[in-house]
Amino acid sequence: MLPRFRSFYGKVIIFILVALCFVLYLKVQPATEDYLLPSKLQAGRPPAYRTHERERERERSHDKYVDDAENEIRAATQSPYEYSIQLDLQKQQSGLGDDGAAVHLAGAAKTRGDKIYKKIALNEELSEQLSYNRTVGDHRNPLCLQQQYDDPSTLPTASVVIIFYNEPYSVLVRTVHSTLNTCHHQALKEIILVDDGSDNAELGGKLDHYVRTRIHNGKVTILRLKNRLGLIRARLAGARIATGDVLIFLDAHCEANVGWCEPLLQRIKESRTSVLVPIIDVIDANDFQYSTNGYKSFQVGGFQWNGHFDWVNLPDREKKRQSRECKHPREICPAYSPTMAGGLFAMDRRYFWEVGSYDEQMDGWGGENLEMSFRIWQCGGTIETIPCSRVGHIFRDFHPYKFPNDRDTHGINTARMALVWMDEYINIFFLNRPDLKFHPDIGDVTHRVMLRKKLRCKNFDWYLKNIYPEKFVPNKNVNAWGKVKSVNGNLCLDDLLQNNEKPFNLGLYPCGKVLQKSQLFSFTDKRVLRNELSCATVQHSTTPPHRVVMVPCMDNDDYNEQWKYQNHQLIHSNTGMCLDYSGQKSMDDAQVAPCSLSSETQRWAIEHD
Ligand SMILES: [Mn+2]
Repeated sequence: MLPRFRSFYGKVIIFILVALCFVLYLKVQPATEDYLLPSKLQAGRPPAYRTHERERERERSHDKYVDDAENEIRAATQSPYEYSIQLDLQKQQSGLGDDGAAVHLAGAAKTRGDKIYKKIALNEELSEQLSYNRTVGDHRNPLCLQQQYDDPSTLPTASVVIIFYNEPYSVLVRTVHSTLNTCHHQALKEIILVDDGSDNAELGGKLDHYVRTRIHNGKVTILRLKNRLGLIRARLAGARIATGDVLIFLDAHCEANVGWCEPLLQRIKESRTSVLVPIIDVIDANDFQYSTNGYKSFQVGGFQWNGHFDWVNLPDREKKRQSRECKHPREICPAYSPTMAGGLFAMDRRYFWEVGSYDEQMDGWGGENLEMSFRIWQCGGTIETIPCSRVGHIFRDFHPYKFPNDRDTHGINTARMALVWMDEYINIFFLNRPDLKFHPDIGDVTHRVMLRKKLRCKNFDWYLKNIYPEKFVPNKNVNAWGKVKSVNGNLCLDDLLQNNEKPFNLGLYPCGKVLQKSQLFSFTDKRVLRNELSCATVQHSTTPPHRVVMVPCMDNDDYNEQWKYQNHQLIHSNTGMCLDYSGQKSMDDAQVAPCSLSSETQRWAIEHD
C-alpha cells in the first residue's frame, strides 16, 4: 500500500484530500457560533446540525484552552454530549402533548416533521419537542382504582428489558423516563437497554452520557452488542443479565399509563406460570396522540393460518370463564389470550428460562411471538391480558429498517415454529405458505422438539380445542373443503387473497393446478360457505346480477348465512338461488341465479387432493 503513495499520483491524491479537509473545515467553522447564541437556538436547530454535530463539537473541545472570550461561556468540564443534551432539553416545550393530546406542528417545524416522517414513519421532529416526562393520561377502567395490590416492597421486582436498533433517540429516552415515572420505584429493579448494533451516533456516547448524568438512581444499564443479532437474540442477551424476579419486555417506543406495573407483578406473584400482556394502546406516529378503544373493551391475540398474528374480540366463552374463576369484577379480570403480539409482556424470570426462553436460531424479527404463545399454552402456562395495565406503543405505517440480508425472517421463523408446535396442522400452514415448505434457511429444529418432549407439552389439537375453539380450521367440522370448481369448466371461486376488513365480491378464476390459498374454501357442518375469516352471502338486489359477497364471519358458524349443497348445486338458503356462471368468464364476479336442475353452469364440485 505505502509504496503506491510515494508515487506521483499518490501525492496528488493526498494533496486533494488535504485540500478537501481544509475546505470542509472552513465550511463548518462559522456554524459553531450557533452554540453560543441562545436567540438562534430558540429559532430552531440548523438542519445540518445532526450530521456535523460530532465533528463540530470535537473542534470546540480543541478550542477549549484558547483564550477566547466566546469560549469562556462554556464550562471547561462540559463534553460535546453535554452540549447536545442541553440543546435537546431547550428544544422541548413543557406541557406540549400532555395527557396524550395530539400535537400539530406549524411552519418550518411542520416541514421538518413531514420530511422525517416520510423517511422513518415517525415524526421525530415532534418527538424532540415533547418533554421526556410528558403525561399520557390515565385510561384505565375506573374499577382499577379500587384494586388493592400488595405493598410494593413485597411484590416481585421487575427487570424491564428494552432492545433497540437505531431507534430515534428522543423516543427511546422517553420510553425510559416513562417507565421510571410510571412503574413503582420499589417494584422496578432495573431497566436494561440492549443496543442491537445501532449505528446512529446519538445512541452511542451521548446516550451513555445522558444516562450517567440525568438518571441518578443507577437503575438503567446499557448493554452494547457488537453485531446486530436481531430481536430474539438481543432480548435473550438482555434477559441473561437481568436480576429482577420478573422480566418485562417493552419495545423502545412506548409510553405507559400510571400504575401499569403493579397489576402485572401482583398476578405473577399469585401465578408464576402466567405470562402477562398489558392492554396495548396506540400512540400515533405523526401527532403522538395517545388513543384507546375506551376502557370497556379490548381485544386479545389470535393467529391466521399463514402464521400472522391478529387481534380478536374476547369470546363469550372466555367472559364466562372469567366470571366463574375470578373474584374481581369481570371487566378487570385477567383475560386468557390464545396468543400475544410479542412486543410487550411480563413473565417470571425463572419461568422464562424453564419454559425454553426463545428459539435462539430464530434470526432477525418476527414469528417468535406465536412460537412463545403456543409453547406457553401447550406446556402448561397461560397467556393473560391484564386490563388494569395499559401501555401505549407507537405503531408505524412501515418498517424503516432493512433486515440483514433482506430475508423474510418472519416467514422462516414461523416455519420453525410450525415444525415444532403445530403437529398435523402444519399442512394448513404450508397450504397458506407454500413458499416456505422447502425453504433452505429453516434449519434444524431438533433441539426445540426435544424441549417439547422434556417439558411434556400437549399437542396442537389440544390447544385448538381448549384454548382457541373459536379458531376456524378449514378441514375440521366440514362437509367438504378445497377448490369450489365448476363441473363442466375450469372456473373456481377465488377470493384474490382479500382481507376480511370489509365485504368484497367473490371472483371466478381459472382453477390452479394445485390448491392455492385464494381458492381454498370450506363448506361447513353448519352449512356455511367460507374461507378462514369471511363467509359467503348474496348481495341484496331485486334485479340481477345477484353477486356473491364475502363478509366477516361471526365467531360461531351458527350465526353465519347458510347454503345447501345438493345435486352439485350450491343453493343460498335466504334467497333460494344457485351459484351460477352462466354467461360469465374468468375474472368476473361470482353470482347466483334462479335454480334449475338442468343448468350445466350451476354444477360445482368441492375438492382437494
Ligand atoms: Mn413496536
